[in-house]
Amino acid sequence: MTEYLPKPEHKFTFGLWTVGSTGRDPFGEPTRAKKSPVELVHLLAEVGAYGVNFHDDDLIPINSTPTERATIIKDFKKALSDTGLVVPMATTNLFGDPIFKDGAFTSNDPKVRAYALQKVMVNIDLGVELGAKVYVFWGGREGTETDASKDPVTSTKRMREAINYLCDYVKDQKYDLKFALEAKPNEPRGDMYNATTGHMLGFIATLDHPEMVGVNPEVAHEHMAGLNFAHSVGQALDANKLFHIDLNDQSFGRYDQDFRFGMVNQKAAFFLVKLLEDYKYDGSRHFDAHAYRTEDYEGVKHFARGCMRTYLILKEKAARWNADKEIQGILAEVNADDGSMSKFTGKYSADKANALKQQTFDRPAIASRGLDYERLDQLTVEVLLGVR
Ligand code: DIG
Ligand code: MN
Ligand code: MN
Repeated sequence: MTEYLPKPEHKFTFGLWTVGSTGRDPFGEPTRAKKSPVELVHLLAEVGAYGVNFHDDDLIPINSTPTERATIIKDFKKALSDTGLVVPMATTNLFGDPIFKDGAFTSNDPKVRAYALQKVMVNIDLGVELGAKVYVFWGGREGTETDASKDPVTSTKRMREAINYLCDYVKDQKYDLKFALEAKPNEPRGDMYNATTGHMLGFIATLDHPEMVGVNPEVAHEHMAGLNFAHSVGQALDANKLFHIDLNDQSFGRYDQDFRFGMVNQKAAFFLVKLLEDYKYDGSRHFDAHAYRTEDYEGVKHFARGCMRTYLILKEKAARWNADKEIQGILAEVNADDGSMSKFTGKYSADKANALKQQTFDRPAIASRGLDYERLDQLTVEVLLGVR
């Protein structure tokens, strides 16, 4: 696979807002002309993407007339059929319009909360019509600058009421659709509710239909919280809740940079790719990222190709790491188990507990064991540096 070319089986997807980013940032105007959804679908087809995702407003401007809406959808569907791209995921923009300035589901204004539900249901209908099987919720404005404005218990209850309502809507419509909740610790709000993937996993457990709801962890968002992204994803995989994933990159201690996948921390990206491939994650590899503001659309295509190439290169590195006899030898050694503890551990029993309480342990001898992780990590680095 030395050419590292994307194929549909890799399930690489991009949101319209990613390759469609015009380079606007809080301190600067756009540096790229806006492209239409149809043009973006063709751009993604040119670089070899499998699918395209959208927020309602990315596809259909919020003030569109019903006639304009119908034309946009018709044209979008034609672009999808012309290129073969699919729409695995849809989501709602509950953060851009001023009405959401104090949140959507957690707004103090019941009219805003009701409007948000309406906006989501209308786009769930469209997402399902276009073939989406996953619906993402990113609570971009669900948070506070001052906690004088609302209390976190009320906000959690409002969030739960909204997600329960929308799960019931999906069930009522008999849609084959599941929800993926995306965490972020801050930006654009000062502090956001459900700040990390861990918070989301705890929140999902409180829902009426938790089986319909999983998570959509994003690299940059867990990094912003100073967390190890592979650990967050591992916990989601263990809970069978990794319904979608947003891949990008991020320097620590920064605003959400949404960099090209693997652009900053190749080692962290390696362990993530290895985890996804080892556990045969079969969802989209969605690149929720955008090109530098400095780029033109040729640069945007390099950005998109780079996301996918880096993933495929790291996938090959992961296979090399898994096949490396010296690496696997260290792991076998460090995980050696002579079975002597199995009579005490595993599934609890009173006999096991009583026997274990009588057992003596030679703490100094056990503690004196060297674990050879320096050699293991050096070998890992050498796989990444291409000398193994
Ligand atoms: C930001 O990381 C968010 C929005 O782009 C979108 O709602 C979600 C879907 O990937 N990610
Ligand atoms: Mn982001
Ligand atoms: Mn995202």
